[in-house]
Amino acid sequence: MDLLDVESVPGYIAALPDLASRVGTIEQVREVGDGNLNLVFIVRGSAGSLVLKQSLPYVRTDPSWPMTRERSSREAYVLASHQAIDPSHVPGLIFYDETRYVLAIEDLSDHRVWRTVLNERTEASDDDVLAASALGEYIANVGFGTSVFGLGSAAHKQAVARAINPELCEITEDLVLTEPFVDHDHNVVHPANVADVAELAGDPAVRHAAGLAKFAFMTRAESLLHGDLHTGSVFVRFGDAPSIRAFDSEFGFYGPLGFDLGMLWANYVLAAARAVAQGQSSRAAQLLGLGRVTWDAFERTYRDRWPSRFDPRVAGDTVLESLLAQVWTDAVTYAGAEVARRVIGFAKVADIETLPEAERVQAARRALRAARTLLTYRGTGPSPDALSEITAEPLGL
Ligand code: SR1
Ligand code: MG
Repeated sequence: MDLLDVESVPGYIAALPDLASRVGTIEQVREVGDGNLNLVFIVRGSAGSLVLKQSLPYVRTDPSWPMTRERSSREAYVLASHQAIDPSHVPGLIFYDETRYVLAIEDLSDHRVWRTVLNERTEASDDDVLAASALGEYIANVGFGTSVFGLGSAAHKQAVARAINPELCEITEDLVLTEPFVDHDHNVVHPANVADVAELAGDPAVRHAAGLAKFAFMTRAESLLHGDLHTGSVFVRFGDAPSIRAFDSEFGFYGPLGFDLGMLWANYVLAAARAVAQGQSSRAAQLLGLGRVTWDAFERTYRDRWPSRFDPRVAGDTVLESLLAQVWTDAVTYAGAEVARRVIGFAKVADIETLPEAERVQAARRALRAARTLLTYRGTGPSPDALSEITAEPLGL
């Protein structure tokens, strides 16, 4: 096996002149991977630093679960594509080694993972508004730029073919869009939440919505998505030189644009469920309000790009309005599925899991109720305040 470790990283870099000159004399190598899937090394030297990310052939948190290493190639492709369109909102890709499945990426150690920051907060913060807005811009920029409107017909078809990611899409199809709504070994909840899960999964309208959302996810190749845009996939640096970067795009593929938006909205809901459980109602209200912030930035950015679209002959402004409405409707449904799976399924979130037991049970119950209202929502949009309007009551706000 060609897996890197702290001892072998210096030799690996020494054999690659471009990387070696960026780093200089290596002073420190640290393994910092804490996600479900990969090895991550921060390499610091006399001339600079970088990150090496290498895929394991299995799920890091469950080595009995094999996982294609080709996901690294897909991440490299998504990152390069997004970097070409919106470089300020992704980490820089320096190099990709397709033989050993290693990405060399810009070191963002002066940033923090947004989920960690959100979970530490006790009060509402304008910094989170800034992050939510930047992510709306990112989703719109790459959503438009990789679509048929940004690329034209032939280039879009080539990109759809180039970006296929069947194994990781199947994980999302299973973990996000199926398992939370059926009996599955991956589903584990506190005994006090078993009835809450049954209430959600037993609602035929929930299963119906999940089925349609899964079908759309599998068939609607609209834009090259990040594919896993939760708050743990976002680096933030606040202060005088703010910077917001979406990283870890190995689940990227061509899918419905509302998916990335919905993932993010769901993680605002989960953060709000935590805040409610901690008695921070006004902070929870702000977290739900981030849904509008992201939407407004998304819509503004997408509208700004629309006049540059390829082939506007029948894609007139009424098409733009219908398209935005579709993105919004999809996002509401995907948000519901993501909330549900983060409470029920294989990949849970610290927002809920690190709460003391009584608060955890309460937050999970409220989040599941919010998931149900999102999944069964029948209103039409775009309605910018919808995330607050749909989820405040089930969350107990
Ligand atoms: C087996 S992978 C589990 C989850 O981790 C990733 O971050 C994705 O969210 C995936 O669903
Ligand atoms: Mg990830």
